[in-house]
Amino acid sequence: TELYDDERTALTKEAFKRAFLDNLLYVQGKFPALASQNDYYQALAYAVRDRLLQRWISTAAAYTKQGSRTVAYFSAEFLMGPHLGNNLINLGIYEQVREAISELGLDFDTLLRQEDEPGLGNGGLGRLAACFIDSMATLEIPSLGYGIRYEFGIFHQEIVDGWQTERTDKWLRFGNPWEILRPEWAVEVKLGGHTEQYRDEQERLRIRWVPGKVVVGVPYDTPILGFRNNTANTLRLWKAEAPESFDFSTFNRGDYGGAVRQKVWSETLSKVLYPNDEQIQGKTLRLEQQYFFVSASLQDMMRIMRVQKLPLERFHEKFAVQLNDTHPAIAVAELMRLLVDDHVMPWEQAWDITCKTFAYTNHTLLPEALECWPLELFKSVLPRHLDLIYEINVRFLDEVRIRFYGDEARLARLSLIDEHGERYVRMAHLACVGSHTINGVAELHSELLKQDVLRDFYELWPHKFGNKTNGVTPRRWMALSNPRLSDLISEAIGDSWLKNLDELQKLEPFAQDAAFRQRWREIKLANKVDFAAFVKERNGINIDPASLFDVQVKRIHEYKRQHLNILHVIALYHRLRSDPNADFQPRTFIFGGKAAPAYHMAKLIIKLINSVADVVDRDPAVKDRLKVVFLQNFNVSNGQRVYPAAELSEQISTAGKEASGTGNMKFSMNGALTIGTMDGANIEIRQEVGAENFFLFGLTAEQVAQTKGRGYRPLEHMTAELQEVISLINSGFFSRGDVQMFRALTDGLLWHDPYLVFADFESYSECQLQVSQAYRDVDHWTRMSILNSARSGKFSSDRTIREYCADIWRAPSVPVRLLS
Ligand code: 26V
Repeated sequence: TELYDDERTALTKEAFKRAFLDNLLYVQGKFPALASQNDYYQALAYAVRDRLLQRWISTAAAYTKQGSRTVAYFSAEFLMGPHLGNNLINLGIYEQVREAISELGLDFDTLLRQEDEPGLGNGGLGRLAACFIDSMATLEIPSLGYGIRYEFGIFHQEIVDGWQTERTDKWLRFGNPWEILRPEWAVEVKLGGHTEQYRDEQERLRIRWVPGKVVVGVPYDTPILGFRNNTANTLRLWKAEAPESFDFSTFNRGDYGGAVRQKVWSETLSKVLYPNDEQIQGKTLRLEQQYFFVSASLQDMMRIMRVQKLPLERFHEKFAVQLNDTHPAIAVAELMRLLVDDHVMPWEQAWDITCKTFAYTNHTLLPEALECWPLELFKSVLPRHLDLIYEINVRFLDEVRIRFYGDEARLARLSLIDEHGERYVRMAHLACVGSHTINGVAELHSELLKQDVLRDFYELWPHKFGNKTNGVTPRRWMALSNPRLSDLISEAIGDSWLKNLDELQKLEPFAQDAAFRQRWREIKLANKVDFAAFVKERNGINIDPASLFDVQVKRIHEYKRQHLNILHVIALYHRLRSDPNADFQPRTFIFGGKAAPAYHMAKLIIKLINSVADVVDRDPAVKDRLKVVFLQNFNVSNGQRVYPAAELSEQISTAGKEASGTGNMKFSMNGALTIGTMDGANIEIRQEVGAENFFLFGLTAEQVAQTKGRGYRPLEHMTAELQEVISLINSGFFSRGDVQMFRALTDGLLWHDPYLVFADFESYSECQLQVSQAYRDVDHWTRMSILNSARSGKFSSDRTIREYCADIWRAPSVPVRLLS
């Protein structure tokens, strides 16, 4: 009892102040007179951390005692965002701590903003992993998130002269109070080298992997709190280090340089996150990263089984492993290697355990994002795994041969090895063969997987396939980022909606209440005013909170069609210039998002957006009616500011290309209406909120496929207005007379347009007119806004995780009692 006395972990305001001031002195080593805002942030973070650790220890005790079934979520990315505010929300002490801090004469929001967010992900896939571990902790599911502790996360984006430039993300510069190093659980991971045969003591012929190099994986643990419960699960991220034995031996031979090179090489493994989502590059280091964290994690799980005295034969009973896309799919071969080579288990038994352990989530339909590794590269990094994959493939194809008698073409299509031309290992195929369940992330996406990308696997094993529509955590994306709206909702319907988002339904009657609508509008306006101040500070431009805030924030990609949006903005500009007295609903178009550094077209789209923003801002003829803003460095923190202020959410991908989208859900919960295509989760959002509360446009996935099948010619969709827009760009109007600057973009659209921008342009334009008209009926718009929020319950990641638990993991919840 003494260990956890009130002084140390009490949640009262007084205990908090005391802890905060103690930490300033004993952790940061500063007097208030010398302390920086960052010192104050650190002192506060450590005070919160003490409260976390008590829950963490209690959770570990409960799980160990019960020997609980545990979900291991394998993901190369966890896009967590800042921890401090979220932990305070989940502990239920946000307001108290805010008061304590301001009573000490400090500005709480300034302290929150000191935290360099851990940006250990690119976009949707990494953020989904973060929402999922939040929901698993809230639902009291024993779970571990396993990934990589990148020293540099997603690059910091700066706009210089309208162009994206990248700077490294030094998020660990001031230390990280949320992680705890666990050196005693470090593991070795082998790489490269070759395999050889040998005879064991019983004279059996066996295979041994002689690695070319060895790295050590050191785990760093971050506690993940549940919302208002005692659960603190673990996010375990691996850092790569040099094995001591290695550099010492070189050092003793006097080769200091060699020792240093070995150390430097080892550490590059977890140095940097690859920033190219939806585009694979086939880099050795990337494969090494994937194998590194997967091997370390599986070894760690085997250690846990040893500690709990469970035999490895029960691995699949103890653990359910979810593969977040194919990035960790090498786990299928690695578990086989650990069981067959290291633990001398018969192949059949090992394979049975493996298939009962893994489930695979696919996150993209884009062919260029499906991971395939050139065979030679694969062999040079993982020679033993290549042999194991051949063996898995031989046995798999034997099964197919019997099922589909004489169908040679099907064998080639299903094989784990692509043999057309240069040979590749197909990671999606490895994931499918080694998993008991395969899912997509929205209804349409899961259907398209069955009909298209994974069709042959579906025909082979229809029972393996299912859908798990994505969701987002309402704790971060409502309670934390939109406190005004959350307070109003809680005042109206109580606060249990944060744990059971379906309860938002109770808001529906309030849509008919004029006084409530008035307050709803005032809150949106206040959020817009805050956001305008932020834009002023960042971009130096004034935006009018009375204008319609129309937002597209997400990675920049042609399939997401930011260019469709900006072409329409140019069309509006052209209309205003041609008819200065036109009746026009003032709008602010807000863009944000990063382009992969080598994705030239995406960078050109950013440049075009900024160029249009510039011209529009300087043109007095459209002043106060049209504004364009490109928000630099869109990330979790900036997202938390923008979603609450948005009124229109742009979800305009070419139908059939966006697997789900999750930003669309964050907007809708926060009362923004959507203009969108029949793509990804848009379809389900529209289904939930009602067609009358959603602005739909564009071709359906089926029509897109038909149009392409017939041979799509963009010029057939050219209208007079579109012609004006393209001419204006090509005339150099937005590029100070440079007629070449945007040629790659306009020529691409005129002659190829793979994402059917022209085909959807008129429909989009027309739909935007309807948006403007609807916005003018203030009460009608507010009603629609309330209904969007009220009907967004389905899109809580708690619902998603309940479905994973019931249908895939069979993992019961384990409540935690706080040890005192
Ligand atoms: C691919 C690669 C290739 C190698 C370099 C690093 C890297 C990183 C990510 C990816 C694939 C990204 C796939 C992805 O983010 N998909 C998104 O997943 C979201 C969550 O399911 C979903 O909402 C989005 O629609 C989907 O685009």
